[in-house]
Amino acid sequence: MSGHPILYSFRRCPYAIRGRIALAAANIKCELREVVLSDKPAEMLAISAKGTVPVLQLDDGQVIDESLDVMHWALQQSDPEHWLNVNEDETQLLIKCNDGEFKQNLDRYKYFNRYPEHSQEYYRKQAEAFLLNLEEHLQVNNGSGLVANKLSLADIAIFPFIRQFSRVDYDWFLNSPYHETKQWLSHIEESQRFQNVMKKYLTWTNTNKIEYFP
Ligand SMILES: N[C@@H](CCC(=O)N[C@@H](CS)C(=O)NCC(=O)O)C(=O)O
Repeated sequence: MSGHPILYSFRRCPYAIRGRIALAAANIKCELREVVLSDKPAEMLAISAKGTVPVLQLDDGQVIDESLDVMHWALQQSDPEHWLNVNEDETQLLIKCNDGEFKQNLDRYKYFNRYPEHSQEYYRKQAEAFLLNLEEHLQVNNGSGLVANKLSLADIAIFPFIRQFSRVDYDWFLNSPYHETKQWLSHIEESQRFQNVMKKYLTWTNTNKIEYFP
């Protein structure tokens, strides 16, 4: 062990992105192990058989293998921007809608070929209900955040999925009426922190030299 928590991660995974941002915000330095989802390392599967990223292995051996738990653990260690210090019920409800219904609609919109019951536009329309919800939340907070006048846990947990949604048909998204959501997304994407957590790492093998994050 390098004396730092080990983070198994996949650069483009929205769950891993939310975990990495929380770890970066909490100033927690990790040993980063970039994985390929089609060829997961045995070391990761040995500590979390369900085989999803992110997985965080702490120095004491504790394993945290759900992205929201990684975020909470990180912010409980240190939360300099007070991301946890906002309305908890509203935060939980929004994240639940995101991780449940919205994520399902997003997958159908993105991989519509696999769901031939309906058209791609149909799935997008279903997903748009959540965008409208976000738009209303942002309007209440002058565009600054979903549950407060600043970014907090909900924003960081949700934006990677909206980013993914936006890239399915970027022109459509840029021309859509979700103006607050578009601004909110580009504000986060342009932040130095986001750039930092999207840094590229070579795929990890146990013979690599140790790579650190952030
Ligand atoms: N509930 C998990 C979901 C994580 C998840 O599904 N991650 C995807 C990558 S985006 C994954 O690892 N999938 C496994 C695979 O594709 O084999 C969490 O929040 O951490």
